[in-house]
Amino acid sequence: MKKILVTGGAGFIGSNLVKKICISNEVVIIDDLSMGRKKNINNLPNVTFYEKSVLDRHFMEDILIQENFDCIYHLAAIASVADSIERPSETHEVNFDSTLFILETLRKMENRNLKRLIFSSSAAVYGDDKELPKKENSPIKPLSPYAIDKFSSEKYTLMYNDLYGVPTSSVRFFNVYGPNQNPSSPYSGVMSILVDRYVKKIKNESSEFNLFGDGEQSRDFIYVDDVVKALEIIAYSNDSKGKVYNVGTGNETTINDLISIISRYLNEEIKINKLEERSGDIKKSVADISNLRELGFEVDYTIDNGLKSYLKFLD
Ligand code: UD2
Repeated sequence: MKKILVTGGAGFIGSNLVKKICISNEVVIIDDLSMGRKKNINNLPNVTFYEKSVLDRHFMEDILIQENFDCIYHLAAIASVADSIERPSETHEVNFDSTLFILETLRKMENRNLKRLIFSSSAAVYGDDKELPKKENSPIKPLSPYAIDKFSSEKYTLMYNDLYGVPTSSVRFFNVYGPNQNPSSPYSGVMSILVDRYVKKIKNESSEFNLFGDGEQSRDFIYVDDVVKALEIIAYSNDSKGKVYNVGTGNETTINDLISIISRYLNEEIKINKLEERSGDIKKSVADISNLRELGFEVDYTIDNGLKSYLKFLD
């Protein structure tokens, strides 16, 4: 059994990761429940939960030194681009300062057990650059404080590997979907919002979906179980040390396609309100995942299978 820390472990990706790794590891979760939810992690075995902020330096330093983790997944973040534009300084503290503090604490630790720290970055770092698919060495054009913080954090994370021997990797998530993603925030992922509207329609509740633009914009949607698999492969591979990886599927799907797939699968239609394109929206996004594939990763979920699995979970 290994000791693993998951910051943001009650959140969407974190809780799905913990559910898998807690079967054979001892897991500590740190989450202030600002975005995560306690019910996401209820009744999981081998889990210790601390309702704490990653900005609580005394707490973070103590737990990192005392527990001397084998592996750390740093997923805690204010995962909203819009929020970062409204509150750049506060989001910077969570999305950047917390990373540097963890890295510094690890650097100074003697007899460190750590085999790998993984930092969760985002496809947001590529901005609206037109080169497709996005390779890890494609141009970086951050368009928000969120994207700058993610890029700086991922770079520092890798630099601590190269300069100080703290073993690290970074990942750039594309559009992740699946159970435990909260559809109620206006900044939630389009998949969780869409599925929520269909579920409402089935319950005869108000179910209109606001479509920004013509629906022909595309994204690389990856099911959260595939993300969890990618994280574990990266954490346990020697070749991934000191490197950054795209975490996507390599396939793009338009929002119009998503709507027809869900409609067909549920045999339901919802009302679509066509609105102006969202300002700053990217037209197309898809990952090149050859580097991840080289570590042995294969995508398990097509968009059809992933959606079926997600919808079954909601039954
Ligand atoms: C994702 C991330 C964002 C940032 C960005 C970087 C999420 C939720 N957002 O934004 O944090 O990392 O990638 O590129 O993962 N849409 C609608 N109706 C809705 C919601 C969305 O039409 O109610 C459209 C939206 O205008 C966009 C597409 O659906 O064209 C996808 O939107 P999104 O917010 O799920 O994801 P994205 O890629 O814009």
